[in-house]
Amino acid sequence: MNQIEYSLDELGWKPSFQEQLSSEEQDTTLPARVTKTHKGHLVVSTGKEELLLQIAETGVGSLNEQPTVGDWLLLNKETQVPTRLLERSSLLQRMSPGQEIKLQPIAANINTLLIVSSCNTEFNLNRLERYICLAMEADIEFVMVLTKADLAEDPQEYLEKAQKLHDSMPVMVVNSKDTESVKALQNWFGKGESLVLLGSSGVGKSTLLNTINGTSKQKVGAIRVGDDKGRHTTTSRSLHVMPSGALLIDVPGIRELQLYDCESGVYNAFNEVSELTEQCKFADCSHKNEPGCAIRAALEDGIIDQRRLDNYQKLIEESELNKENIAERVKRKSESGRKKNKDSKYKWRK
Ligand SMILES: Nc1nc2c(ncn2[C@@H]2O[C@H](COP(=O)(O)OP(=O)(O)OP(=O)(O)O)[C@@H](O)[C@H]2O)c(=O)[nH]1
Ligand SMILES: [Mg+2]
Ligand SMILES: [Zn+2]
Repeated sequence: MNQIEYSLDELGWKPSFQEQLSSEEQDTTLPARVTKTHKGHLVVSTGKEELLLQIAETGVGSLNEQPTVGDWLLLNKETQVPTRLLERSSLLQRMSPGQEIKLQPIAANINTLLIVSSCNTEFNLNRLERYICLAMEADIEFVMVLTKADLAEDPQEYLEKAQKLHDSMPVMVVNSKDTESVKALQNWFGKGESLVLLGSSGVGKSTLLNTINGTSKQKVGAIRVGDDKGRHTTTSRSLHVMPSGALLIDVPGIRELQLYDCESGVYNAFNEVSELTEQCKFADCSHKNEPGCAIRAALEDGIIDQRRLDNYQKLIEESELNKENIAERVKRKSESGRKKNKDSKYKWRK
């Protein structure tokens, strides 16, 4: 964030947040938006000042207690200690990468997800479909941004493939280093609108932010020659006020986007497949050898694509399995009677 002061509206404050405040809270608290999260601590902005808070460990599954970038917290006016997290208008979340079964909120109170991929070997349809499911589950707008058009022999080829993923998804092919080229995105950058950039490392998320912002605030890093892989240059999540008044969030490159509780997102993202499954003779049809299977018939007629079907089934299974695993973990934790910490969940850091 810059040193200048912002009004709450300029930070993305909306009537739907104001309505959540009791009259006592209106007198005794100040709203603050989470503008940065990094390894156990977060920075919040009231518009007038920025504060550094440390996040105490919160239990698994208690997602609503774990603030993430884009969230709104209420701070006690006197002590500046957070009193609560406001209900989110939207939430992007995934399974935490690694061995531990837990959830990770990615960003909250977002209007538009910018799904970033590049016109090179990083481009992967199965992976991009995960982001579409995530956005549809969160019920937010999404736009696909295909970067590095200037380096590709035939950027049109990538555009055509991406456009087939979802009928109403806008797909923009850009050179993220070029100011004129990124103007194609300005429709989504209205004042007070919040957007987040998600994609693999090295696709040019921070480059896009810098070009739109007209600065070089975010560090960028060259990708590896040979496999086009990035080097995970960005290591924290941060929210930035753009010249148009939009709020843009940069996120570290995503290695693995495991879906959690995302069945309706997957269902909607693959509606040509999911709607057909309802026409199978048996409700629990596995689409392998049951008679009256609408899916197999559609495959044979070339109406649906085998790759799409496989990814649909994989994502539904993954999403359900992760939901069960989290529910199980939460149950075990509560059975083991963990001592509740009555102190504030947030601690000061000097
Ligand atoms: N020619 C060209 N280079 C680009 C474009 N977009 C990004 N780059 C380059 O790609 C490399 C990676 O860009 P970054 O912006 O660091 O990528 P990132 O997505 O933020 O990566 P992480 O922070 O690791 O997740 C840098 O060398 C950029 O200059 C583009 O559209 N055209
Ligand atoms: Mg980056
Ligand atoms: Zn079937």
